[in-house]
Amino acid sequence: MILDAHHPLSSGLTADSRLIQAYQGTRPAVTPVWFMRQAGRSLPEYRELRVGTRMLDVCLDPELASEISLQPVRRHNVDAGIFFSDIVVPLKLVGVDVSIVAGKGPVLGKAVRTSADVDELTALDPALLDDALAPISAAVALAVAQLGSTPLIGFAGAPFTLAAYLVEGGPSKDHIHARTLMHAEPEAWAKLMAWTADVTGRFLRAQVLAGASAAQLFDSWAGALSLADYAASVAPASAAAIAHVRDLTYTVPASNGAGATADAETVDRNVPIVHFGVGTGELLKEMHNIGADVVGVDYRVPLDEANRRLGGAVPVQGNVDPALLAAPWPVLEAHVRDVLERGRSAPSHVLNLGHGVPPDTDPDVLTRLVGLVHDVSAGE
Ligand code: 1CP
Repeated sequence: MILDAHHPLSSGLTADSRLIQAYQGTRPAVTPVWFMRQAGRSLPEYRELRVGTRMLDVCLDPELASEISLQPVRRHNVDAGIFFSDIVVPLKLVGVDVSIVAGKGPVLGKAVRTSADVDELTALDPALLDDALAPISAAVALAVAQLGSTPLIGFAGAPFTLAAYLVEGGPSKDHIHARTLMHAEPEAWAKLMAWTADVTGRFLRAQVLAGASAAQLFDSWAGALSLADYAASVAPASAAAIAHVRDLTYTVPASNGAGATADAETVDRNVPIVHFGVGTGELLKEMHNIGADVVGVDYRVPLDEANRRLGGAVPVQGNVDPALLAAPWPVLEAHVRDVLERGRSAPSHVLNLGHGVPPDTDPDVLTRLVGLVHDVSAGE
């Protein structure tokens, strides 16, 4: 489906931005940078806004969700906004009893442990989301209207990461109940993953239709899996989730970068899809193979090695170690220069952290880091 003419990719507002160029595999003159979890607790203006509110209520308030998405863009001069929401928002909207507990994370009213539990959960109809996602679409539209030529990234949790919360009932280190269910009840597992893919895919599609210029699938906890389990029991559901946005295209003039042929006047591009996980060095190739355009790399695998594992043809995103944000500036600077250098081996590179911004990060360090990335990549 071709995106509406008013969509910022179709209208041309964001199609030439550094971020979208890099996601489409062309290396821009200056390396784009944004930070996972850039919106949120590291910003005093966020903490001020959040006083007396509940996380999920804020996510469903279009004015607040839009304002919080814009805060880090105003402050840091990053090359993209990420929509302020949470991976469990579509679960809440479809009727799952889930809340976000401060300092902890998502907590379920009831863990989904048996095949009967899966039947009960999947009786909730994902089509309910067509109406229920209205506040999300409204929040994205508000943010995009303010962002102008800066692209907004939409996101969703991958089915395994969401299933990990559903089955464990809350945050977990090893996701052991989820991995048990995968093998003990393979049919129930497949049903749970297919339902979760549908729910999270609709959440992602709503954001892109409302104006997001790229889509990132977070499989934060996929690093708990063996390659064989990932390929057999998880990757098909992740592919089904991104199939909800895979068909969305926009048209650019043929003179505009890679993919152009001499005789065509325009080229169709799909909305770029980024796939990220933590501790997923062994899974990088499979994570690309689900149909992603860009692979996010955590801080454990250097980008030149990640590029080698990906076959040398895939744009990469990453991978500054978040721990170094609190190290002395010269230590952080040397690390960032190294990340940029290794990122040069890939077709294109979007600088990011190897996981989210730690809550106690000094926001001025992030602003300074953005300046460093822009200066170094432009040749200073
Ligand atoms: O700028 C941004 O990225 C902010 C928007 C955002 C995103 C992309 C939030 C707000 N959450 C997420 C995604 C998210 N949520 C992921 C994937 C990214 C990642 O791996 O970091 C995951 C795993 C969650 C689940 C979650 N929600 C956690 C982690 C819990 C655990 O298992 O360790 C937590 C703490 C939350 C709550 C949450 N989500 C977002 C914020 C700002 C908060 C904190 C809310 C609060 O307590 O005030």
